[in-house]
Amino acid sequence: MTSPISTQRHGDILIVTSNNPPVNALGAAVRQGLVAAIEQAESDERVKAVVIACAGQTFFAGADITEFGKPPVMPWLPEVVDRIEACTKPVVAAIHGTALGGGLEVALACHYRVALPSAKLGVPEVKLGLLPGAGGTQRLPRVAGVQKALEMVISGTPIGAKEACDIGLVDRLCEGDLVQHTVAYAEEVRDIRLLPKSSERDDKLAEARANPGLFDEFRKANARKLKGFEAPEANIKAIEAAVAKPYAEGVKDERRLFMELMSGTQAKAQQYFFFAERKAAKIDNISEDTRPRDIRKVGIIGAGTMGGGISMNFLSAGIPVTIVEMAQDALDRGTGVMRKNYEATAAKGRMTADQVQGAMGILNPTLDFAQLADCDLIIEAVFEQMEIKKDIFGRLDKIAKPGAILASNTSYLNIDEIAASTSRPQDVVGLHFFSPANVMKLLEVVRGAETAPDVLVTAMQLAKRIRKVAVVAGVCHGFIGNRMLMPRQVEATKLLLEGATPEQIDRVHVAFGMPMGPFQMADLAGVDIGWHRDKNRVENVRDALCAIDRWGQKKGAGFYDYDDKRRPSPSPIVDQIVREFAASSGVERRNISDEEIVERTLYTMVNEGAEILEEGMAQRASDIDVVWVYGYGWPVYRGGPMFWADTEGLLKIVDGLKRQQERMGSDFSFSQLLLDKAERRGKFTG
Ligand code: T1G
Repeated sequence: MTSPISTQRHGDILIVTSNNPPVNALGAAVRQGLVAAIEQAESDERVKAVVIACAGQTFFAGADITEFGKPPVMPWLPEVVDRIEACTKPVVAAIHGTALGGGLEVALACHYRVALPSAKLGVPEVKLGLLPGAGGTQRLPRVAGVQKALEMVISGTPIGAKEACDIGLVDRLCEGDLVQHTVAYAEEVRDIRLLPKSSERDDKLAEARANPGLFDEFRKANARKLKGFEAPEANIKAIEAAVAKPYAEGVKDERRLFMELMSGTQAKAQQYFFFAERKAAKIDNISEDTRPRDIRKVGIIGAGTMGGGISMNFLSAGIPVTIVEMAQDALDRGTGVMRKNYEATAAKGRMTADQVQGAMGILNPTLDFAQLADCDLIIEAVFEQMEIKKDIFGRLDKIAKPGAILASNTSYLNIDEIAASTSRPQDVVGLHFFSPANVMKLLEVVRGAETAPDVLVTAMQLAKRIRKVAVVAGVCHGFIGNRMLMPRQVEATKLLLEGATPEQIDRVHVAFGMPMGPFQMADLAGVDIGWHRDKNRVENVRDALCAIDRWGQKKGAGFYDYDDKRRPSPSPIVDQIVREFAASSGVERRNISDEEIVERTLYTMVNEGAEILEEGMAQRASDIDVVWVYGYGWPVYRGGPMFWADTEGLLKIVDGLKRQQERMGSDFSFSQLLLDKAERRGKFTG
């Protein structure tokens, strides 16, 4: 096996190059090659300085995550970075692409860093449930300052090379031939023998020592965002150690904290999810060479909340949109909301005024349906009613150009039935966006029985272009996410009648790590979604609330009462309605335990996920987890419903459901796949 590390002497500079596609991950062979190259540089007296560079798309993008959980192969990364820093000759990093995690740690161990302006530098370990475990928590604060280091390790978001240069993380920016410029830089420093070692710097730590409240202020400022996660606190502790102790001591704290995280469930869940997200992009049984269709212009039918939000995704990606409405005031309202959303983003500094103008400038609002004729993709986002959708697809069939992809944003309805209202079912697909569509990352791509392979490939590729994570779903009621929402809603509503309160049920879900519980979600989305709109027809609690205009936050009242700042409080009216329904339904109220709520609302979701797998409505269990993390905010440190079920143990899930089976009655039936796997002590995710 040839080493991914090669060396080439250029005058008196040794150029060390890593060629380990796709991202120059710091796998064992790379680590071994780096140490060998440093030793070669030291033993060759013709060599006066060293450049470390990477071929391909990026500088080292981190440790090789595929090695995690396997027996470690020496040398491990902490040893490699310390060896680089200990080199007696100057070592200069040539950074392009994304120097991430261990990659930035290698760069920090170098004595100098040169970067292209387009390069990014970051420590995303926290997204994997970890912390920079190769000296990063000790060197980064010494070079970039404690506050910036804290922000970087907690967010996991990389910073640009320009900012890195401004704060001293990069010594020089260069345009053009990076290696050539870095060799020139190495020539300039070749005779320096008192080399700048990041681990020995103290000036920026002294600033932090003068501000002892810095760490607790940082914790307080980020408490909400970090709730439930273990890795962020460990990252903060490691940086506290960097401030309090010399490098040799602080790095021991880092190692201990790293090993604690690595051995925990959260890190396993987040590393699982890293690959789950990438696996979702792969479509089973479609040939690799299926070519996507060209999407240059998109048509959106409906300028409501969804139509507007969906349009923004394409406009922000620079794809022109023709948006069609039935009436001018609805069209004006829709485009007005889009502009307002963009301006709010610009006000937060996340967009420039020119970008807002640019996005709105490629929007063509019209009342003329025929203007969709030259669109390559047309997405219908109108009222959730099959007859309306069939009518629209029938009309589209007559005006859309041949080869145009016709998509519905339906969140429940049957795509095959919609496709049958056209003469081109092979061009029809479901593109189910999640509200708010310009924010939520998830896109369910619903594969009809006749959807052509290239339509699917186009949809998955387009998802990446508009920064969405796409998951292929089969045609069933609610596809993947909303279908699993149903047993949760059914059991949550029954639990209300049986004695639980909305606050209790929501509290259990929020304590579990969900951003909100079922009733908070209903009030936010609208209690009236899917309601039959007949105030005289009151068949359940939801009907009763809708009949008295308790449609949720938008009406100041739903399952909760809301004050003028939309702060929720338990509602005596709702309590009364629930009690009356319980009495009239002959339901005996009792105390409900939190465990029962978990078993009847979360375990039933797992059961539904197993049914979805059994029916082939999802390609793999990890796709279900991607849907729930990106579509509903399932805590990523639990991996997703199916990964979580595996960590709970499927036998425990089955036992819990058996305990509740009688109470759930005919609303529940066991997935055979779940029973079989539990029987065999099997798993869904690996
Ligand atoms: N290890 C192994 N494989 C990786 C990888 C990694 N670090 N990063 C990416 N891949 C694979 C990925 O699975 C995919 O494989 C292919 O590369 C392209 O990835 C000790 C402990 C670099 C911004 O967290 O953020 O260092 O699907 O589709 O969109 O302190 O990959 O093709 O088979 O994402 O161009 C820290 C993770 C590790 C960076 C490129 N580093 N990677 O994005 O391509 S922990 C990270 C990314 C660590 C040390 C600690 C992105 C990218 P396949 P891709 P991309």
